[in-house]
Amino acid sequence: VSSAPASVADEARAILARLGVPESAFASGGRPALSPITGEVIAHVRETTPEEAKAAIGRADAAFKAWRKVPAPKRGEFIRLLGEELRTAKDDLGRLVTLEAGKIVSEGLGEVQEMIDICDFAVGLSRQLYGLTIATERADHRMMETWHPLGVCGVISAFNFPVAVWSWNAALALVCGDSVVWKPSEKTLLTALATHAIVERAAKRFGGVPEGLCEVLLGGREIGEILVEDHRVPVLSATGSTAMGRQVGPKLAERFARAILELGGNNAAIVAPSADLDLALRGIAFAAMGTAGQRCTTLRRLFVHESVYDQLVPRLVKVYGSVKIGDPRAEGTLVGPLIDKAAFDNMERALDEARAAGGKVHGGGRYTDVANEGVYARPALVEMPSQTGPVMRETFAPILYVMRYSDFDDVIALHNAVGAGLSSSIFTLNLREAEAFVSVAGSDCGIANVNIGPSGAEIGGAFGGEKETGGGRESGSDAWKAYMRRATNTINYGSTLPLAQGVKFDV
Ligand code: UN1
Repeated sequence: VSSAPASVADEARAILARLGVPESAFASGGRPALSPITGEVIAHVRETTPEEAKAAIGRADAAFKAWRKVPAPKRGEFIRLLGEELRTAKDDLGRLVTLEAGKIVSEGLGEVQEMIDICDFAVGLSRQLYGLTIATERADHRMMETWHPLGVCGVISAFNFPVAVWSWNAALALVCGDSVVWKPSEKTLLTALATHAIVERAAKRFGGVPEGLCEVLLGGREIGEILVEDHRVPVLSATGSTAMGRQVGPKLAERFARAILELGGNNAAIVAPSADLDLALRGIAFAAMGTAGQRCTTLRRLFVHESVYDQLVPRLVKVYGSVKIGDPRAEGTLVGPLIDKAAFDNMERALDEARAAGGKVHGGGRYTDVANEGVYARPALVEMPSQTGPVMRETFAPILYVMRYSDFDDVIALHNAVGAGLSSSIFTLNLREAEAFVSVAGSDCGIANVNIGPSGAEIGGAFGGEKETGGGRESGSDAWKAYMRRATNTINYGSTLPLAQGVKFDV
């Protein structure tokens, strides 16, 4: 006799207890934390008051002043322990991502793996915060660059990567010697609490970190604004919509704080005449329907060459019709719920606009074969006569607009004709096209791929995009430099004082 499966709320609460989230984090009058799987309330979370938020920033500022003096490789040891704790907690935290954000099981686990990966990267980085030595024009002088910790790093993250985005910023910021104040999405408070409990465990094993080194502010927009406006926060990384970035960016600029903006995407793929269509089909399906279309890197526009359109698009339509939608915990599900009803309403609105613009919609609409309040959508593939109307903007839902093209230069121009500039890809076996796409005159995005879709980047590369995507870079490569300040040092070890540019000033 098997016992009845635990409800989402029961399972989530058991995980929170196992991960060590204290009871004091919850309060009956607090903000409800919902599961998009069933729409049920999992818990009521005690929110941070504005006074508490300011005090937390103050603690983080004080923590920074101590942490910056800890040698960087020792700071790396803290992140190594965090990576270990995340490995231990991977199943629980990944499951909680599924329960709170609605991702399918392998994507929930994948998100935690991305956290582990960035910890590994940051541990190595902690011994590689290199500056240059530069040739100087003056005799008996040396010129060099030194990278110093910057201060409190604010992190504002979105519901769709509720924990990984924090880690891409925090793992780097912490080895760089900064402290971190995190304002997670108000839709994913539980995974934030769980992550914080894991951080505290790593801190204890490390032998203690300065109080306030990692703070979490739980609440709505007003709490995020406190972080944006506080002059004790010299660098802020914000992930979310372009509309959010338009508010946050100018406020940071006004006080000359550094902004790492990771905003909307309107990512496209081109399928060229020579493309391996089987491979393209799989790449497109994952990039367009994975995470129910709720990645900033989700594929939203597809340009198919007229010579292969009739081979590829009917096959894609078939895949759209047969993809398994439903409870993300169930084996075989590929498309879980949308985060809430508002997301579904936005999807419906975009599809109406697409129809009005002459689009032919396959799929779409509410998927109702679920016995609860979760909001599930059928992914939509829309054949569009041209790139107009809703195609020009990001709708955070599983809609793929498909268009024909005939000329390579024209399709590159169309590809680049939208506001966002995050990710892009081309499916082609033609070397000239592939190279042209990633060249100076090709894709204008921060990420440009060949024969893989635009989503699912690994952490080793710098992640982010241009134009209305905001220009910030997180994760790998030299993204760490945004979390530090650079000093140029010139040292005179001689007994004369030669001036640069040959200037004479004899007193
Ligand atoms: C996001 O959706 O905010 O490249 C980030 C990807 C993931 C990150 C997505 N590694 O799809």
